[in-house]
Amino acid sequence: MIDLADWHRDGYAIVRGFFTPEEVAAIGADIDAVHAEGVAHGRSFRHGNLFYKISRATHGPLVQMVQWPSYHRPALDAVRLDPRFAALLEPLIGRDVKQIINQIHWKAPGAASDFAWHQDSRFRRPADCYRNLGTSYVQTGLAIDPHGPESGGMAFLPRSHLHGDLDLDTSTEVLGNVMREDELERVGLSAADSIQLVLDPGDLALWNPYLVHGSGPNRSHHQRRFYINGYVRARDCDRGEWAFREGRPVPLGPEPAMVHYEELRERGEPHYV
Ligand SMILES: O=C(O)CCC(=O)C(=O)O
Repeated sequence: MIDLADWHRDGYAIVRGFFTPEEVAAIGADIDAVHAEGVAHGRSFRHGNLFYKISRATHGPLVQMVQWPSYHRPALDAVRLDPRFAALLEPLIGRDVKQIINQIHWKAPGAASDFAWHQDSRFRRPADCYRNLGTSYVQTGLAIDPHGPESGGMAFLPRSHLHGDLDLDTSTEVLGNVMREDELERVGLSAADSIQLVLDPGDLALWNPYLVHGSGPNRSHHQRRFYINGYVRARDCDRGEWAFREGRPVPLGPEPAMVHYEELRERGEPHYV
């Protein structure tokens, strides 16, 4: 489905039309329902691994991100376990695969929801739970809306993954901070080498955990919804929910697995944060 030589060389790949327009419309409707849940909460809320990140805007709550909606939204669960993902991932990380990220990002028109330049490797914690990160982990993002420079789409620095863990600033949050050129220059990279993703609804981007990327403000007149699923070779990771065993989907169990919410066992009950 992707050219493996390109993937290894560039650190990213794009699959056009991974889901059909009809499928994307149905996924988008479910994503809108999750958004409505977030608005109803009105502030950040957690229940186990399910987490709504809500900020305050002048006109009301701004839903920026929801983690692990698949626990209660079967249609979104079906997307992450779709056989097309199993087929796409097999040549990259094999047939036994767990999942760390199951996340929706919204960028409302005009809202400041920038993502500073970063490598996802900074979030793969605790580090000793991950082995061979550069070759065992694949992040994917499914465009639900037109995704490009106007709508605050992602920018990639091709081949930056070849440097491994770069000393990019990790003292500030990624979400809500702008892409600073001087920060790239400090680690020997240049924004001039970046490329801007241009995705139609249903297109899928995939990227390496060491690929430097970020995104800017949404200057379009529409929401920019993005459904992110991050997969890892099961034997190289001690965290995550199972996704595929021998290439076949594994349904979520009765108890959530440890992913990255460290207080899952002590404070898994619903609460505002
Ligand atoms: O949604 C975006 O624009 C950025 C996503 C991103 O940088 C990430 O998930 O690491």
